[in-house]
Amino acid sequence: MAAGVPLSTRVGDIVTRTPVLDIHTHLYDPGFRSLLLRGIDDLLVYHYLVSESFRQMDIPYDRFWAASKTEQAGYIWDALFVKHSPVSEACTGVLTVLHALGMDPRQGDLKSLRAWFAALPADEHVERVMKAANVSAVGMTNSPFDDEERPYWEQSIPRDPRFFAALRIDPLLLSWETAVPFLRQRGYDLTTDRTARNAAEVRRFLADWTRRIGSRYCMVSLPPEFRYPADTDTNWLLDQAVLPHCREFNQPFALMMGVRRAVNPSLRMAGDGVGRSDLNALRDLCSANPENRFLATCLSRENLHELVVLARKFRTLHPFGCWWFTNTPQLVEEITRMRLELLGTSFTPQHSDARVLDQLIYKWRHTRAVVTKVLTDRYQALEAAGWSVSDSEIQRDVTELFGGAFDRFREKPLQSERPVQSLD
Ligand code: HDL
Ligand code: ZN
Repeated sequence: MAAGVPLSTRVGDIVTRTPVLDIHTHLYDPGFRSLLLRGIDDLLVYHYLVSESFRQMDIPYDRFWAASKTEQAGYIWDALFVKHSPVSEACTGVLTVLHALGMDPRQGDLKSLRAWFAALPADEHVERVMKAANVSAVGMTNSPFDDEERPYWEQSIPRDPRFFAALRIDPLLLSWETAVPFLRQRGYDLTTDRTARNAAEVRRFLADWTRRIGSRYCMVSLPPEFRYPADTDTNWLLDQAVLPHCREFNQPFALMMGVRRAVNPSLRMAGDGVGRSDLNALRDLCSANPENRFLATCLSRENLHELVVLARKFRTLHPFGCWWFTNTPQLVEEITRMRLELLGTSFTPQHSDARVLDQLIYKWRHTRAVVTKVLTDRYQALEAAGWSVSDSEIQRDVTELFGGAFDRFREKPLQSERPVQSLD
C-alpha cells in the first residue's frame, strides 16, 4: 500500500478483501434443495423480523401463521418498511442485501423483487452471494433429529465442499427421554439408564453421524439453567459420551449458552429469549476435561466479559461470534473490542447465523465495518506506542480473525493439558 495511505483505509481494504470462514449458520448446501432458503420472502419472514413486526401489527398470531409466506412477507414489509423506518439491524440488513444485489425497493414493489430472485437459479445465486459477501466457506447446522434434513444424508447427494457440516445434538443432550426411542428406532440398542453400555451406544450414534456427514465439530445450545457438574442426564451424556467422542475424533465441542426457548410460543421460532448463564459451568467443563477443546458463545451480553476472562484462563476455550441478540453494530463493537483488548487475535469475532442465503451479504458487510473500526483503533494504539504495523501483519491478523484461529484451534490437538508434575 502506497505510503501516506491512512491506516483506516489500509485496514478497511484488507478486511474487505480477506475471505471469511463463517463457522455457524443455518444455511444448507444447494444439494439440500428447498432447505436452502433464499430470496425476498425468506428474507422478510426471518424470525428476527417476525418478532419485530408483531410489535407494529394488531393482527392475531393465528391469522399471521395461517397466511402464506408471500402474505406474511407483505405484512412484515408494510409494518416495518412502509409504515416505519427500517432502522433495526435485521431490517437494515434486508436493505443492505437488496442494495448490494442492485435492487432499489423504492423503485419497485415486492412483486418485482420476487421476480428478480425467481429468475436466479440456486447455484448462480450461491455464487453471487458468496462473492458479494466474500465468504469462503459456510458451517451448516446439521441435526440427525431433523426429519426434513435427515433423508438427504441417508441418500448420497452431491455436496458443495464450501458448505461444511457441524453435528447439532440438542435433542440428545436436552431431551434424553425422547432421544432414546428415536435412537432405538434407528438401530441403537439402548435405554435411558446411565450405564456404560448405553453410553457406548450413544458414542456409536455420534461416530456414525460424524462419519456420515463429515462434521467438523459437535454443537449444542444450552439454557441459562445449565450447570456443570450436576447430576443430570445432560451431564452424564457429556462426560460419558459426547466429550470422549470429541477427543476420539479430535474435534472441539461448541457450546452456545443462554437461550431460553419458547418464551412466547405464539411467535414459534421467533419466540425464543435470553437468560444469563452461570459460566462456572464452562469453567468447570474446561477444568475437568483438559484434553477437550471448547468453542463457546453466550447469548447474554452480561456473560460475554466473563467468557473473555475465562478464555484467558483456558487456552482450550475459544470464544466465537456475537450471537443472535448480540449481533447488532453497537454490541459487535463492544464485544470485539473487549476480546481484542483481552485476548489479542486468539478468538473468532463473528459467525453470521444466517438462515437465508442472502443474509451472508449484510451480516458480513456490517461485521466487516465494525472489525475495521476496532482493529484500526488497536493499531493506532500500537503506533502511539512506537510500533507501526505493516500491511502483511494486518493481513496476517485479519486472516486469523476470519477463520485462521478457528481452523488452528480445531485441527491441532493441544498437548495434554494434564497439570505439569511439580519438579520439587
Ligand atoms: O440455536 C441456534 O443455533 C440459534 O442460532 C437459533 O437457531 C436462532 O433461532 C437463530 O437463528 N439465531 O440467530
Ligand atoms: Zn444458530
